[in-house]
Amino acid sequence: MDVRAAVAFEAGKPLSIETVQLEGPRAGEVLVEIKATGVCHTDAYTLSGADSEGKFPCILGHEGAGIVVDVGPGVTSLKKGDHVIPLYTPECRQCEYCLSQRTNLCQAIRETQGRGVMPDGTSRFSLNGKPIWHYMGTSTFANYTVAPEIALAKIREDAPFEKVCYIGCGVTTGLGAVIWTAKVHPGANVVVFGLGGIGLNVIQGARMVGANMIIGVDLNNGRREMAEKFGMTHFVNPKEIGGDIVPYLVELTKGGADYTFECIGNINTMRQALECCHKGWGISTIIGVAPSGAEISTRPFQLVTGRVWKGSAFGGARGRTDVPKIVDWYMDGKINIDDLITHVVPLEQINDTFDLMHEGKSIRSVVTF
Ligand code: NAD
Ligand code: DAO
Ligand code: ZN
Repeated sequence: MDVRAAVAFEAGKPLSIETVQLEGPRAGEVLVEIKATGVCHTDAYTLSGADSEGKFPCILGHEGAGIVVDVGPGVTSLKKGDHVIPLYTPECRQCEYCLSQRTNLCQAIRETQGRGVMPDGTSRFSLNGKPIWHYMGTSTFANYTVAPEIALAKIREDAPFEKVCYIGCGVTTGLGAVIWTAKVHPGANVVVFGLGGIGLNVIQGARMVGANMIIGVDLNNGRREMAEKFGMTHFVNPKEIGGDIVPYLVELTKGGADYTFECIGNINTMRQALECCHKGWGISTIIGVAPSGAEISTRPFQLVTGRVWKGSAFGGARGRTDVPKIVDWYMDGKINIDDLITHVVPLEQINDTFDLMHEGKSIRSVVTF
């Protein structure tokens, strides 16, 4: 079938709106009509060429929501008409990783997903007979996509696509890092580095679990108002404190933070986030994705004296199990998504959303089809 897609032909170039061909679902696969997709910093990162797994030409996008149109042979958990959120972190419930119950990093289709192909090693997308590669197993910058059954979370049918698509990445990543990765306890002091689409959801998660101080750190003063609305109690702009931010934050938290989160992707702020943790127990969780090949550093004594460095992918969420629950939280008014979606545009304007992101003018832009 013909589908409308924003194609990334090469790194560093704007996306091109094209009509491309999409083959129907093969065994274990599902054809989904994408109704809405968010545009995340990670799409921009891959488009920039900094992602070692970035493979061009491809169809980016990993924060979508839509409706099942057709299922391939052997698909049992989904049927035509079901509402779904594609998962770049699938959940097969059968691999060693899923069965361990100690990680959300299902490995069932990891190798092919990283190569931009479906589990059988081929792409469903093409243009003029040449393959266009999938991205993160989701490729939501198209009005139809094909995804493996294990990479689709079935969600309730009354949830608005243009809002809950954000649960496909940013919302779950931020809330989940607080709840499932760091396991922030009530009364804890929390520092969040980076108040973008991820960091604001970390703030929202910290408020949900009853944190005490929720300190936000950002170079952009324009992020302050929104962060306060989501639960931030103190704002720090590193350019305005006149000195090293680590002792400043240790002093503010009277000894260091119980939990910190790096939501930027910068190795310097990763170090600061670790070192402003409380001696003996502070836990720092890295969420930001640093440039390919970059390395983090600190003095080992920081760890010897009890600070812990962790990382979180997709908030530690098990997609098919946890994403429908987060949709319920939204529908029950327990979390705010609406205020974070600052721009809604048609596919033809998708390149504008990257400009808004780079200029710090948007939190989340959503493309509707
Ligand atoms: P964003 O661009 O919306 O937000 C980043 C924020 O950091 C901005 O507000 C910016 O002003 C601020 N910032 C930049 N440099 C800073 C500095 N030196 N000091 C303080 N603040 C600074 O990005 P986002 O969509 O929120 O994504 C954040 C990071 O999370 C990215 O690296 C993204 O790739 C990553 N990410 C990780 C996962 C995961 O599962 N681990 C999932 C999605 C996104
Ligand atoms: O190696 O098993 C694995 C999974 C690697 C992918 C983890 C993705 C999380 C970070 C990327 C940001 C996604 C938007
Ligand atoms: Zn698995």
